[in-house]
Amino acid sequence: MKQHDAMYIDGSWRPAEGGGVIEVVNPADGRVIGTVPAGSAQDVDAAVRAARAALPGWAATPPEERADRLAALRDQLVARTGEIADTVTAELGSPLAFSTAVHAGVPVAVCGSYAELARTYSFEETIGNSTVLHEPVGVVGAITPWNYPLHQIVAKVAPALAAGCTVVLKPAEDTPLVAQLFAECVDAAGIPAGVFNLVTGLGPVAGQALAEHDGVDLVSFTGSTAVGKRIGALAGAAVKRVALELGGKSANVILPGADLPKAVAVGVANVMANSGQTCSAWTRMLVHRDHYAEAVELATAAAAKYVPGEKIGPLVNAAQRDRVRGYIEQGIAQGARVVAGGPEAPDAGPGYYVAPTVFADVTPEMTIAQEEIFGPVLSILEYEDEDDAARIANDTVYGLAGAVWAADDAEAIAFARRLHTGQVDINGGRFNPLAPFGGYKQSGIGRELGPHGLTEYLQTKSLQF
Ligand code: TXE
Repeated sequence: MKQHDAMYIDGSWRPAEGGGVIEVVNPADGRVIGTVPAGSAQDVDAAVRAARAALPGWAATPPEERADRLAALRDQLVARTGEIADTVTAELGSPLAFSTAVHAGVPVAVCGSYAELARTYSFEETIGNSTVLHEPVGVVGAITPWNYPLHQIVAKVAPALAAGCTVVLKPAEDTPLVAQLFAECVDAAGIPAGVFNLVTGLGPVAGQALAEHDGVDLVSFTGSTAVGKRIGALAGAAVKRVALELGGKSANVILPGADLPKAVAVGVANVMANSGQTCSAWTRMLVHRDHYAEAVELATAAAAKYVPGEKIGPLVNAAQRDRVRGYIEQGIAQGARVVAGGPEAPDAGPGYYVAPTVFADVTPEMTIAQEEIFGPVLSILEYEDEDDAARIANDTVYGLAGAVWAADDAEAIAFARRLHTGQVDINGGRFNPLAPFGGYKQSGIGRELGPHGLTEYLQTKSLQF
């Protein structure tokens, strides 16, 4: 696997000041596949200085030219799809077909959408006797997780660059190799030196230094709610902009008139995708009591198709595997009934595998119905009527995504209006790279993707005439 023993700062690869390294492990077999530098606060400082120096030039670059560079970046991502997919499979463990379609494919769509938006967005508007200018916020500190490692990078870097901001990226320590590949693509796309900078390193060291740096105007973070709260507190104390994309515990609400087999099949697929390591996963299936037994049977059969090592990969590391197994054990201890999978390791070799697991008889107050598990674990809950379903669906600290299935779209939409959540799929739904994505409640602050994602990186100045 190709890798750099260096950071990408100010348009070139340079050795880290810190000295330490991070080992990158293939979670499918536990083998070390490479190392990257563990950046220090000095490395972060060098990267932020480079981003500050590049800011005036990039902010003043006409949006059409920024659009051209983003289009070139998109072309690089297309040209290197195979390498990107191989790299994500090696460091995250996802099956190659999923890595190709989703981990490599979605960033192409998102980067392309920002090339287009940079060209078409109105960076100036007239309101009465004022002209309002939409100007870049400045230097962005982007801190990203490992679960959709390239998507989460592109969903921050592409809108930031489209807006005229410059960026320092600190990617997750589990998946730094695809971040290095991305930096190569940025370089090949002719994006000027200092506009994008990469510092690999540990969260509490490099990530913390980036979040605290005075030279950063906006911190955009995706990760755990615990770390997000710390980053939000730091930003609040410094009166600095912040965008947080955090955890979720989304509900898949199946109303009585819905196509039950379809709703259950899509619901199970949604939870098992990426081994359940998806913040927007519909981890709670809510079914009317008249259909409950049938739904449990359907979900049990659907889960059996996810053969570990074939259709479903391992978890990203041993700690995540142990954490997910701990949740499964807690579910059993609290009285939920395992109808598929369970805490025992599946027969899939030496990797960090967890058996695709389905729980029936889950009640809303159980830990497995409240906390983000981040593994291939589905909880099926029963409701009595629509009011009960809405109450259960909204009864968590999170509010990221969800789904509603009903006899027709109008009925599903009416129910979706009652959900305290940032995104709802109506009778299925297809991914829209332009639709805003982000959370209500403790799922976060701000939105990613499309024009709403672009405005996160803009600030307004009004000129009165
Ligand atoms: O996340 P962390 P972890 C949730 C999910 C998962 C749990 C733990 O429930 O089981 O979080 O995952 C950087 N200052 N999500 O431990 O630690 C870190 O280096 C600044 C949901 O991997 O939040 C990485 O780059 N940065 C989620 C990033 O934060 C710090 C995706 C995320 O790591 C830092 C991932 C610090 N003090 C996990 N400490 C989603 N919303 O999709 C860590 N980091």
